[in-house]
Amino acid sequence: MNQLSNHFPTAELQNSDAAHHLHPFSDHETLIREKSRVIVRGEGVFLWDSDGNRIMDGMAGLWCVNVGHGRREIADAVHEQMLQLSYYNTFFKTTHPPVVALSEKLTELSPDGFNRVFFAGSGSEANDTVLRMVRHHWAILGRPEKSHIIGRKNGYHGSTVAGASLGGMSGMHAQGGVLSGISHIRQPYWFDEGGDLDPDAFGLLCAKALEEEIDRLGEDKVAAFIAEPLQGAGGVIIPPPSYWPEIGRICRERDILLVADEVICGFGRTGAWWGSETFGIEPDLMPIAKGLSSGYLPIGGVLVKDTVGDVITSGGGEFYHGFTYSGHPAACAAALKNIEILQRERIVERVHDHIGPYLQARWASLGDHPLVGEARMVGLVGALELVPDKPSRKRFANEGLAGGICRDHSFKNGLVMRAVRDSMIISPPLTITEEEVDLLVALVEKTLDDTEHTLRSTGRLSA
Ligand code: PXG
Repeated sequence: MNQLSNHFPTAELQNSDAAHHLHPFSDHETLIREKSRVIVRGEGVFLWDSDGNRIMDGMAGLWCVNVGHGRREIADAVHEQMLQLSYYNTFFKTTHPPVVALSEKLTELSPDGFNRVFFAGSGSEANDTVLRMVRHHWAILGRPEKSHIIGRKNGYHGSTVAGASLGGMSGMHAQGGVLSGISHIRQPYWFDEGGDLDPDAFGLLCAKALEEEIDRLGEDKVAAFIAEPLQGAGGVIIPPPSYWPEIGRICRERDILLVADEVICGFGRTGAWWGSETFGIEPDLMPIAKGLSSGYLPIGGVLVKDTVGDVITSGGGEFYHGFTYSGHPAACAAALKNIEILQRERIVERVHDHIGPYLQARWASLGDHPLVGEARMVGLVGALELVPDKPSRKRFANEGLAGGICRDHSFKNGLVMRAVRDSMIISPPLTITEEEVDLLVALVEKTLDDTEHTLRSTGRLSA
């Protein structure tokens, strides 16, 4: 095969893929045995595979295609930019119009006090930037020992060394190790860990864990706390309302920088431009990616509040940090056009006022299904907890099995829904219509019925 084409037979593509392509986050034994599905086209909330099947993209790619697939005007903007200036760097006192325009636009959309942005190629690179920037910031202030960073168990911040270390995924830590000077506190996952506490009391308990960790390490040693407004890859874990205000109070009182990882929550996912707005967070840094360009081209960055930005830009000398593709002109053009669409079509407002509440109500009704222990959603991101015994919140003995069965049924039924252990996750394009929501919910209902049937017929649910 010496050229790219969408017209090779599926089996040929799959065999070549299995032979030569190492996939991210994949068990290659399984992948080679079962083969990859080949996706060849996207339009709006739908994808098509190489056999012509239409599949609803309930995950917006990987939580990123906020404006939907197949927007010609983004492709056109990138095409124009590539003809004008396909690449130039932003090192050594150079800049270019798309990166200037995007920097201005992003700071205009950001909360008060955010006046600067550092560009990267992905969310992982954005979080590497966070780690280096917060340590550099304290060093400039003459406090280099204030370098420890606190994250959360089951948090996700990417898969570079810094990203994996800031994240709290034990499986990732076990492969390749973790950077020193980072520790993780418990997550505010009421459904799994809340026991008999009401969610607000549990939220406060989880926030107190930050205070205890700061006390253990010594306030003068701690640079920052990093967390996602809601945990995405961890299972769409939506913290109780008491959680974030208490975290904010602790960070302020203890002089700890607060980093809200907006890679999934940013650009409308929760019904506001920022998850920080939805949850009442006042961060100092906001790593971004994904919805910044709706995934049309790779781009990430860190939005920097003046608390940090003023320090970095005065008196610190050179910050030895940057990527060849920091502020790539074509990626900036894609992001600018994407933001223009989000604004012109009032997509964020629509998630907040209309389509968010519409899907949330329909999603909540899935909580009546015998397999579903909880149905939760904010904006257009939600989860269903699959359980064998609703009232007790008890889990299946073989964690992940029910989730895997459900995900496979979902795909067969024509819907991409992701499984995180036994939580089923949905995060569709923000442009989804009412009619498409109805279809999505009908597909989930059928998928839950099919899953229940499989579990019963294999003896994993009592009759
Ligand atoms: N922060 C957060 C909150 C993320 O969700 C990253 C950083 C890293 O971004 P990049 O662009 O380096 O991937 C992410 C990425 C999943 C899944 O299976 C989630 C992500 C990436 C890949 C898979 O849920 N999130």
